Amino acid sequence: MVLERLQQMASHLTGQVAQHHPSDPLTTEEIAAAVAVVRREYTDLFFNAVTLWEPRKAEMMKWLASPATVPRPHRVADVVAIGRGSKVYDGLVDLDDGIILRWELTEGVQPLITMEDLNTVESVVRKDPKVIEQCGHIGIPPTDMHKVYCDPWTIGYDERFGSGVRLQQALMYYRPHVDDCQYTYPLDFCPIFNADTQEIVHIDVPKVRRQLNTAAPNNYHAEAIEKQGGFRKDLKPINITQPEGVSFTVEGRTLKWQNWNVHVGFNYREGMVLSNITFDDKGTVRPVFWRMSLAEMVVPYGNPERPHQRKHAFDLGEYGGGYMTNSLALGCDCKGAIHYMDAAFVNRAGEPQVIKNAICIHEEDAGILFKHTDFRDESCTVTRARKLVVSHVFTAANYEPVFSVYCVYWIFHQDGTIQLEIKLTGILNTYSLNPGESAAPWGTEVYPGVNAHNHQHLFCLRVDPNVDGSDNTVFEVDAVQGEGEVGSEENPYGNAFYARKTKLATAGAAMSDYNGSTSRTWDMSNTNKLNPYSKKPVSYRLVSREVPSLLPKEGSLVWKRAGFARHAVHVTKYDDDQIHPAGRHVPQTSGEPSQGLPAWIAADPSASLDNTDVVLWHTFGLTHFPSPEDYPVMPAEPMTVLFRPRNFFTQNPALDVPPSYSSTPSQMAAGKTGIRGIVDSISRLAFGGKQEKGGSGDCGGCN
Ligand SMILES: *[C@@H]1O[C@H](CO)[C@@H](O)[C@H](O)[C@H]1NC(C)=O
Ligand SMILES: *[C@@H]1O[C@H](CO)[C@@H](O)[C@H](O)[C@H]1NC(C)=O
Ligand SMILES: *[C@@H]1O[C@H](CO)[C@@H](O)[C@H](O)[C@H]1NC(C)=O
Ligand SMILES: [Cu+2]
Repeated sequence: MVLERLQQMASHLTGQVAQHHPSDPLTTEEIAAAVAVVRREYTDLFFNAVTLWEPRKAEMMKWLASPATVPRPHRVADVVAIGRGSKVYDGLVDLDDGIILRWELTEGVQPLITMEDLNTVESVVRKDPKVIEQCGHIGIPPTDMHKVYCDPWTIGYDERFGSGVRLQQALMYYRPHVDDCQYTYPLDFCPIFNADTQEIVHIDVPKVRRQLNTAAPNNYHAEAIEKQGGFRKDLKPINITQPEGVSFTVEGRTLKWQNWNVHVGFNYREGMVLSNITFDDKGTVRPVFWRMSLAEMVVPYGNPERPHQRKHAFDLGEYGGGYMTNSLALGCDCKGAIHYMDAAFVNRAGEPQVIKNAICIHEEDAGILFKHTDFRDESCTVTRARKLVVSHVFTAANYEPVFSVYCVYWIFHQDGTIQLEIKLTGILNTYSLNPGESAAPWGTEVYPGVNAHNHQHLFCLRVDPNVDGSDNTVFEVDAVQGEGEVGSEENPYGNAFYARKTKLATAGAAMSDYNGSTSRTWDMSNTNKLNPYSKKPVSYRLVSREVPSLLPKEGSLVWKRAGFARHAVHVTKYDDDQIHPAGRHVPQTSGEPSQGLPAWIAADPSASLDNTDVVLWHTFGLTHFPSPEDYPVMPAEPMTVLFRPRNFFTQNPALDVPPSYSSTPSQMAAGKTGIRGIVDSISRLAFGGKQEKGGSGDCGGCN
């Protein structure tokens, strides 16, 4: 009966799939259908992931070129399931045909940890006699075990336990009161949890014990702030209004705004995936990027004492940026006129789950786009900019209270620029400190008895450029001095400098570090097409200035596991299967050999990257030396990466954005007023008073 119903579901779906864009994430119906197909043959499993297996690029391109004659790529689900004894299965399910295409037992790997995996650890920890004993040593009586909390992390890698058994490390805390921030009360020991047997298999106890912190709670919730004297009272509302509605349209998951066209995907791992990004250049639709996503990240901590070397979370590969995504609230997370998209995932039991409002899309005013004033007669042009923001927020892990919150904003600008902004907020990971003990140099005492360790947040961006076609070449661009000393023939005054371009010609050689002193950037160029004016290849330039080096040393655990973080830029030849730069299954990898990028490059280091379909991997981020201002919750710190058109257009591509005001010398001479574009009837003088007609008051001029 049940099987029949499930088969009906799968076949019912066959009729439906034709409507989905091939890059659309799997719907709840599709997730259910994929699970049903798997369950037909395998019953004793739980599900770790069911996600879109993206169409192979070649197949997709063939279909796009001739949709009438070439069959549409099938909808395929990529399935990760776990069986008894930590057995991991990787499978593919064809949803159009309702069949399993591939089903493999994958040995020696652990798929990412889900919220459901995490939720059981705390209750086990509280009941474990060995944990209760350790609590006793640092001043927590057995009657207080309900006040003990833990944040389970993947174990990272611990050579004593290897990769065969699914393990988590429990970072331990205490809450005097249920509303207190537990990070003020870190415990000094670290239990290790076996997810398969659901028991504590080991506890790492430091040589020097640290007693439970006795400092008063340090909280950020409203009740605590009221007690500290309350909130500021001098803030007046700011209303964002778009009286005539928004300027973007959404069809399915394709977004159109100001010449941009982009498909917005989503998966459990990377979160947002932007694909098929094109720019309409005065009637010519020009491809810019085929696919862009945050593909991985690692947060290595810098305290050398065991077991802190294990603290280096791969938030995407070990937890899933999509799985940890927040449901966003109107007016809090995004302000203005908002369009939301939901996200669908599978749960452990194989049921589809929906996170409402996972992606937020909205426009913002973006200050001045361009301006010029002629000092002779004050004729001028000023045009205001607008930006379109596509965002999601993920919390690692999705806890109350939380730690490490990443707000990811993909921002489209009217001048052809794409910007990725990431804001970092949340709560520091903390460790205990004895009275009189120094946190230096590996950490900072951010509050009495609270040690916040130094760490880095390193993000890896996967960029598949499509700059006027898929055959692209990547160049490293450095600002360098001209040859020759002062007085020489070629540089007589010593003032010469230029942009030196170095082709990243083969995969083995395409590893590039950041250099601030040469303002290093990277161009993704189509060398088959030159700009008619500059005679330089049409390009998009990666401009990224927050690019710390990986601080864990060569040969260290993090260096081995997070190969992508060894260089700011790697370039590889396109391969459909190369999506995850630290490997498909990241938890408990030893890094021997390194998975993902280093392995792909080593497999064919002489692969030519010249004028072919390439992928650029960019690692950026920040090194975080905590300070008291980051505690008990850290104000958001932004980081930005820009993709700027260079030699791509023949002039400023935003000249046709309606100006706020524009006048010419002849209009000024004739005493005429200039032209006004979008009239702003809301702006007014802060403290009232009369607005001068045609003066500074109502944008009748530029100054
Ligand atoms: C601004 O928004 C508030 C509600 O948040 C509303 O009460 C008020 O009328 C709005 N003001 C204007 C000028 O629209
Ligand atoms: C990509 O976008 C262009 C328009 O910008 C459209 O013609 C084309 O069909 C899109 N391809 C896919 C796969 O969505
Ligand atoms: C950065 O560039 C400067 C100037 O060319 C050079 O002296 C320096 O060695 C470079 N640094 C690195 C890390 O490559
Ligand atoms: Cu940090």
